[in-house]
Amino acid sequence: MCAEIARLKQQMVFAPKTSSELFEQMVKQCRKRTTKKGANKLETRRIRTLECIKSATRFAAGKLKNVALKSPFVEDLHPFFRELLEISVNIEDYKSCASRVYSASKLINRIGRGYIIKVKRSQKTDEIVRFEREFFGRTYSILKDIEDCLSTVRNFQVTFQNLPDIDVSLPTVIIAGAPNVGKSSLLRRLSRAKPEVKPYPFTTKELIVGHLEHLLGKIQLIDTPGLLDSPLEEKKNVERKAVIALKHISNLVLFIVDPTETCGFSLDYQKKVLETVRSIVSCDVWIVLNKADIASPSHVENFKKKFNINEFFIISAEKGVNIDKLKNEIIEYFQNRNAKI
Ligand SMILES: Nc1nc2c(ncn2[C@@H]2O[C@H](COP(=O)(O)OP(=O)(O)OP(=O)(O)O)[C@@H](O)[C@H]2O)c(=O)[nH]1
Ligand SMILES: [Mg+2]
Repeated sequence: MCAEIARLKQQMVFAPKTSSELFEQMVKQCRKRTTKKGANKLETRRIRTLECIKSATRFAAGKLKNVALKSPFVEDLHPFFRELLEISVNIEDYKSCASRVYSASKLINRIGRGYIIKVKRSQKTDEIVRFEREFFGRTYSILKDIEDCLSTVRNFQVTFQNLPDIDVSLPTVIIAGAPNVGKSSLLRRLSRAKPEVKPYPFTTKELIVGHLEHLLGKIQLIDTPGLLDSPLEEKKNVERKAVIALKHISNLVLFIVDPTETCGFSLDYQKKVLETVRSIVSCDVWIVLNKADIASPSHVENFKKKFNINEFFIISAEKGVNIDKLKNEIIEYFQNRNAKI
């Protein structure tokens, strides 16, 4: 996995689900108060209240600070991840909420310090009790004020945690094509990844990663959700993931074509999808004809005529036909590129 993303995922401190949850934990910290006794009732009360406010402040302010500062800074992320996040969360809302959470942490610290001074100066037990109550009252209302922000930050964090384990620094092959043509079946053949394969379209809904290991290192293979023939700006969220991968991290595209049309999409349709893919990427696009086990010579001829293409691979992802050949060509392609660099 990309070291950076893995580290960011690991260091995140999740925002509490609700502000009441955090408040209750804070009160618990206070209950752990010391059993130390003072010279008299007033002093004992003072010692215990001071301990209570200190530990509750430390806990709540510390937690909020960690939630805010240990969450990813969106500007530091690779645009690929930023765009993936934008599918499900509003980045601007997240940024302003993370900063509000941080401000709340500072405010609680300040309030805590203020009440500590008041408690230290007080000469009356009932006043100390009132200060403690006030401290919790004010903290509670600060937490209530950031209730929505806590859930915005948490929602972002959960989305971030679920980002695919993609290493943007590895050479990357994107497996793309219309739905149901055999993209996931091919990833299963080329790598140890086990994406779901079903006899109907729209099975793959996420970007799925596999690896091709070779002498000089690793090549990353990414299976994508099926693409439809629709304008880029009208793509639904699932399809957008494929577009984002193609746009930001593709070094080579395997465009899978089903010449038998058993996928449910005609060759004319698949050709239009290919044109969309070509409009997104600047890297090479290899055409891979799948389902060789059931494709007749006339299917292949029909494909050649429609696509006007003479260079392509013919494989069967399901039966494992020509997979090694394709694998070796991919490795060779990247080895040659490395040699050139
Ligand atoms: N006969 C035959 N069927 C295949 C071959 N490869 C895949 N299939 C079948 O095609 C169907 C779709 O396969 P998937 O690998 O799920 O296709 P996909 O392109 O990932 O589909 P989406 O994720 O829905 O876009 C399944 O029923 C597979 O068994 C093949 O080489 N020959
Ligand atoms: Mg699939």
